[in-house]
Amino acid sequence: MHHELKELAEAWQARPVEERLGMSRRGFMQFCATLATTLGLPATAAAQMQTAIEQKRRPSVIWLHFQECTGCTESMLRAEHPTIEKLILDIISLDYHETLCAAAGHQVEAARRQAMADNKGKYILVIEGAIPTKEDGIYCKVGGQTAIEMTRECAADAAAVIAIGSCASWGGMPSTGPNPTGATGVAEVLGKPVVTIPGCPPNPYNFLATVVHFLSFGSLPEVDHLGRPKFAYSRLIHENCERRAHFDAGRFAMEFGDEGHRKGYCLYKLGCKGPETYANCPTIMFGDAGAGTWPVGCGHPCIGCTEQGVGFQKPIHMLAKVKNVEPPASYPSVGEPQGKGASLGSAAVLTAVAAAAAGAGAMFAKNLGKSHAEQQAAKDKDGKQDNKAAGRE
Ligand code: FSX
Ligand code: SF4
Ligand code: F3S
Repeated sequence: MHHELKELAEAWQARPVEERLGMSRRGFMQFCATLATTLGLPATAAAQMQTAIEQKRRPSVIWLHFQECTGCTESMLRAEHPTIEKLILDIISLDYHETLCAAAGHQVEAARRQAMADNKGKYILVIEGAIPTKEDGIYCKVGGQTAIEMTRECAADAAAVIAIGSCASWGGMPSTGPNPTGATGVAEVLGKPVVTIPGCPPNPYNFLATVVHFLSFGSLPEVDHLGRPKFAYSRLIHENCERRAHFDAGRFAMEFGDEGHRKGYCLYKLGCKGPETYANCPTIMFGDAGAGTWPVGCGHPCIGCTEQGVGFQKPIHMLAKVKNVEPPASYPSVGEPQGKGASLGSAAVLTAVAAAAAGAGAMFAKNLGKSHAEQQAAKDKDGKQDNKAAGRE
């Protein structure tokens, strides 16, 4: 059985990438370029990613679930272009995932151990959810093992460990006071740093970009002191927020539904934690649905879900600590010194170019959505014609 599945997978892998991902060649190249932009890498990196996705053996992924709401997986399922099914079949080989596995019980635990043995030292371990540590971890068990035991067993032979979501990163929501189960993050349990992709839920593109980086360059992207990839978590939300001009001009929504709120003013006084939260939500957004699809864009203050000590710790409507009162780098400087080589002004231009590139990513997603809609309409039309030909209408 295992052997037959392997053969099927290999036959599928031998097909052209366009067919496997269900997108045009042009769409595939745009997808790689968008990932390279997300990672802050040059165009040459997009070419390397193309080759890696087309030709390299898919990395085996073991995905564990502990204390959480499955929102991380849910948000992955909603990452369009390519959809998760294409990702599962193509970019990664998802060998164990409790939500998505067809098998169950001892059968699936045996499949996990088999995949780990077959890919010893090469698989990626992804952990979603916090790990309870009180009473020897009895508050979360899978297949008779505690989350602590399972984490240690699966991490022992992994090439890389990724903690996805705020729960796995530091404990997140389950660790909120009084934290009755002693919920904590993966790094704490393993006693060594791991890559963390916080967010509740995290942005699926940040996960995808991290995995494609690993596949293309054989290493994980550069991370900060909390294990967060720098490409995604080095800027405050407040630095790139579309409402920032209102903050600078002192125009605030004071209540939900008031005139300022309806006019799109800054949400700082409703408790927005953008000024003390590091994440790329305003530039990358969620769900490929176009402009405004992120918490602040929809009119809700950021709750700081990616930031340990802010999300699930500070009351939602408490005023944030403003970490950086300087205007964003994309604003032109008012007093530019002259003749001193690279200036703040040129940095601002470069930032604007980078921002335009990120915007291009959003446009790409939107256009792809459009082309998908067109393809669907054409398919529906063909279907109707077939029905007519077959005399079903
Ligand atoms: Fe839920 Fe994930 Fe939040 Fe946690 O995301 S969206 S509770 S970060 O582990 O499933
Ligand atoms: Fe945007 Fe919030 Fe900053 Fe206001 S406080 S500019 S809404 S991030
Ligand atoms: Fe979370 Fe704030 Fe982004 S609530 S999703 S970090 S805008």
